[in-house]
Order: sequence, then C-alpha cells, then structure tokens
Amino acid sequence: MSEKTVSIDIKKDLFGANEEAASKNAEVFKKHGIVAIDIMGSVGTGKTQLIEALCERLSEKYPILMIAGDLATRIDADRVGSHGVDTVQINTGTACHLDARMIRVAIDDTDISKYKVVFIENVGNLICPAGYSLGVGKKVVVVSVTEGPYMIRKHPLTIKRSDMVVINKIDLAEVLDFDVDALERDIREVDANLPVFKVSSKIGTGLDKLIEYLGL
Ligand SMILES: Nc1nc2c(ncn2[C@@H]2O[C@H](COP(=O)(O)OP(=O)(O)OP(=O)(O)O)[C@@H](O)[C@H]2O)c(=O)[nH]1
Ligand SMILES: [Mg+2]
Repeated sequence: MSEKTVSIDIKKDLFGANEEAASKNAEVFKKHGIVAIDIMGSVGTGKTQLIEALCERLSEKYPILMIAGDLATRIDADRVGSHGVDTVQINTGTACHLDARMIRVAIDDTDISKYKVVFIENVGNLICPAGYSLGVGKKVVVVSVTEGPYMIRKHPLTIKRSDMVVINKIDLAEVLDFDVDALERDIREVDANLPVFKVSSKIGTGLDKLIEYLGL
C-alpha cells in the first residue's frame, strides 16, 4: 500500500503559472512593437475616464486596443469604444483582478498585430491586481482625491509594485479640501523615485505630461 502526502504550494503554483503566461504575453507585445499598459486602482478612481481621455488624444495617431476587466457588464469597454477604438471586455465572474492567462485569451481573440497601443483596465480594486503580472510594459496605479487621504499609507504594496502613479480628479481637490501634495509625499515615502502625475482626466489637466512620459 502506498500512502503518499504531497504538499502543494498553491500560491507558488498559481503565481508561477501566471508569471510564465505573462512572459509569453510580453513576447507577443514586444514582437509587434506594442506599448501595453496595465491601469489599476480602486473602484471609481477614474481609470476608464483616464483611458477615454488618452484615447481621445491618441486614437488618430495610433491604432489602440482597450481590454477592460470587470466582474460583469461591458459598460467600460463600451465607454471607451465610443471613442472609436477597438475593445475586448473580460468578465471575470468572481475574480477581483485580471491575470496573464485572461489577457492571453483577449490577445488570441483579436488580430493583435494591428495595434500599437494596448490599454488594459484592471478590475477596480487596489489590492489584488498588483500581485499579477500581465506581461505589460508599465503598471500604472490611479488614485484620486475622492478616496480620502490614507489610501497610499494603507496600500504601500500596490504602490511598490507599480511603475508610476496617477493622482486623478485634482479638479475636485479644493472643494474637498484635499491635500494633493501630502498624498504625493506619502507616495515618495514608499518609493522616492516613482513618477507621479497629477491630472484631471475630466478636464484634461496634466495629460500632455503623462502622454509624453509614456512615450506616446
Ligand atoms: N471631477 C472629476 N471626475 C472624474 C475624473 N475622473 C473620473 N471622474 C468621475 O468619476 C467617476 C468614476 O470614473 P470611472 O472612470 O468610471 O472610474 P473607474 O476607476 O473606471 O471605476 P471602475 O471601473 O468602476 O472601478 C465618473 O463619474 C467620472 O466621470 C476627474 O478627473 N475629475
Ligand atoms: Mg472603469
């Protein structure tokens, strides 16, 4: 009689498989010279609004694909699609983040070679998405002045795992008596060198600088 006990490190297994899929996505993006950007952030920080604003400014210059992650609906994909860019909506059902294999499905479902820019809107959540590489060139966190002053101090890991931070809705800072500079200091405490952009996706403030930094 054989009585084996096998221990599986599920976390290691899951993350290992994801990293492998992410490398394959990165190869595809590289092969076609695509700038791929993963946009993360809590519910309602303005991720879709930011992508809409970027598409308004860039869609005549580049063929753009937007991949939207949400548990349900294709509301965000349709919002961005109204600017004349192609979209793929991924409905994750119960998952609180996108992962590399979901992006692979979206890539395989389109003629990816047609695009030069891929904006990926992750599921609205400041915690889970940061743990999953998608194979993109840049991970951007969008925070905003409507979430209160402590989100950076409460979520340092997400900030550490991103390549840049967008502080959105600065047009509302005065009326909300929100100290944007203090929030930026909190970001600098986590990572002194992380690029930070203060923008209003609604009005357009700060977007030119952001686009320039993205090399677009
Ligand atoms: N005043 C102002 N409102 C904004 C700005 N950006 C987004 N909003 C508003 O904030 C609300 C949420 O914006 P969305 O773009 O839907 O936010 P989201 O992060 O995509 O939300 P989820 O996809 O649900 O996580 C909308 O009513 C936007 O119009 C901004 O810069 N200024
Ligand atoms: Mg959205």
